[in-house]
Amino acid sequence: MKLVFAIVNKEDSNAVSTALTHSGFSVTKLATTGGFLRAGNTTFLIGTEDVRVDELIELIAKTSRKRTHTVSNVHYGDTHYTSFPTEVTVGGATIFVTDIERYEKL
Ligand code: 2BA
Repeated sequence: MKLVFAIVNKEDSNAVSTALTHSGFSVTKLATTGGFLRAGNTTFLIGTEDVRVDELIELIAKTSRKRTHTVSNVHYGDTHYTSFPTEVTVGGATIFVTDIERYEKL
């Protein structure tokens, strides 16, 4: 059993969610905020069998896009920041796959 954390752009959130649920994955969606851009994104928690992890990642890859954001006043900690426009590429998705020791539904 694995627990997959997938952070996606909030504009892709519905497409990802629909694709995963249609394929039979159980999904929890969290409204989250990226630490760098301080903009909203979506984090999915998906518990699944080991053999379905590749299929899951493929579905997320198909439904989430890379985007370029131009930002100004990017903060690096409390004291350092850039005040000129900076281009940042975000996504498609950032995915963490973790082992689950025990899974119970009570
Ligand atoms: P943010 O932290 O808002 O980051 C947005 C994008 O800004 C990142 O896109 C990356 O291109 C850039 N970026 C992030 N930190 C940076 C830094 N210290 N210096 C320069 N550029 C930086 P992605 O890598 O696609 O990440 C999208 C979102 O996924 C992130 O939003 C964050 O919420 C999450 N994320 C990415 N990597 C992570 C990690 N290792 N641990 C936890 N969350 C992560």
